[in-house]
Amino acid sequence: MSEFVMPRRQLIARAGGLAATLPLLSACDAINDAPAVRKILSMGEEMNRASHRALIDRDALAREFTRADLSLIFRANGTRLPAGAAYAAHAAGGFADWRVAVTGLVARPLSLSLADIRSMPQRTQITRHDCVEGWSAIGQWTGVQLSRILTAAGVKDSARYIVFRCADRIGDALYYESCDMVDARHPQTIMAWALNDAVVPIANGAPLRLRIERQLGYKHAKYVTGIEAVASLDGIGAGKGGYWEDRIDYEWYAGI
Ligand SMILES: Nc1nc2c(c(=O)[nH]1)N[C@H]1C(S)=C(S)[C@@H](COP(=O)(O)O)O[C@H]1N2
Ligand SMILES: [Mo]
Repeated sequence: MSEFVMPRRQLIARAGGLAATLPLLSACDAINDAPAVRKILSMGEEMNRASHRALIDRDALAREFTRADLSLIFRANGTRLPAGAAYAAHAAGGFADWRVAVTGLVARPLSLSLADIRSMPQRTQITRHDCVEGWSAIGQWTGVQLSRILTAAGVKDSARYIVFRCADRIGDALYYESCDMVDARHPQTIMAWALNDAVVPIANGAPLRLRIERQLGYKHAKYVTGIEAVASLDGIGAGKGGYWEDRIDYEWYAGI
């Protein structure tokens, strides 16, 4: 048996007190080879998924840290500077004219300036960012809870997902991401304009980027220009809910 590294989903299931035996079984190739066992294992996987949905507390807070834990440098990843004259002009003007459009299944579509966003109640949190590429960083983020923006816009009951539109193009398409309403209303899901007591640097998504603390790094949309409430992800990008989900095998639900 090779070294056993527990897949994330099983780790989560175990943290919920479940599936104490199946993960161990699935690590053993000899047993795995028997067709009957394979069938039981795949049933177990479905059970894990179902129990994850049922028993993991989606509203639980991600761990928060102290100032002593802050990373000396908060690394930047993906786009570090959106291309094009429009973004350059915004940056030159200190993003004074930046607007975030809140659209879709809302009673009151909004066009929010950064001043609007800063005038709403603020939340500050020190959290750890985990990128699938294998690095983490701890930073202090300040911004408005997404739930407050959704309430201000009067998000309709028919909305099932929130789509985040970004200003940066990678190759042929603009970056985008999405989440369900549980994550959208999570208290630590904020539209952040400050990192470590300064405005968010361009490399980290200025002037406004999503922090969605129960999910992996690629879900944290930077350079946000639009927040859109939708009933379905069909027809948005390639329909898988995010730029990378559409292109490579990144999972849409990247819960941690
Ligand atoms: N608009 C946009 N958002 C993005 C990305 C990107 O390239 N463009 N990269 C994602 C990835 S993979 C990670 S790990 C984080 C990196 O955030 P950071 O640059 O602040 O470290 O942003 C995410 N959000
Ligand atoms: Mo990432």
